[in-house]
Amino acid sequence: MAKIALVMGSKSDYERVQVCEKILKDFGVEVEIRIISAHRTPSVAEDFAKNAEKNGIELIIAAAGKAAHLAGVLAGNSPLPVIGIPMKSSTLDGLDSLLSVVQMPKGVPVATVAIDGVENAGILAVQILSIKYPAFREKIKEYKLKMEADVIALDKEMQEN
Ligand code: RP5
Repeated sequence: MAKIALVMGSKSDYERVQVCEKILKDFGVEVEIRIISAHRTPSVAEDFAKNAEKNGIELIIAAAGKAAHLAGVLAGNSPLPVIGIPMKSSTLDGLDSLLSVVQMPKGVPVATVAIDGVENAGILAVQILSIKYPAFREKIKEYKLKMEADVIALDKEMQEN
């Protein structure tokens, strides 16, 4: 079974992050969910990232806000692909988080989704894993067809009313 680590910088991120957790689980991914802070628990962050591959994790999603260095620190300490979610958790509306997550120096990429982009982080993770797990590719195709059908139905409803 495919295994992803879903790491957040604070419990205060969980209200949004649990949407990503649900998407991953609905697709059939095993999720290890953690609260690890690049600043408050830096040695845990380093240990976690260094051991993630050995522990069977295939991809890391990291959600953090403010000076959001979590995704970058995990990416710097692991060969696994890292998706970063900039969380809207401060007075700067998440722009601080976005720049902190996306502006990685060359050599250490973090695939950054939109501010609070928990849904896309989950979907992108499944798409990346679908390279190895063909069943996920089929589920993504079904997901896209359903999304299309839903919008077409709403459009039809709008035109009728
Ligand atoms: C970041 O600071 C966390 O990821 C969170 O988004 C933000 C605020 O954390 P708390 O002060 O609510 O714990 O490290």
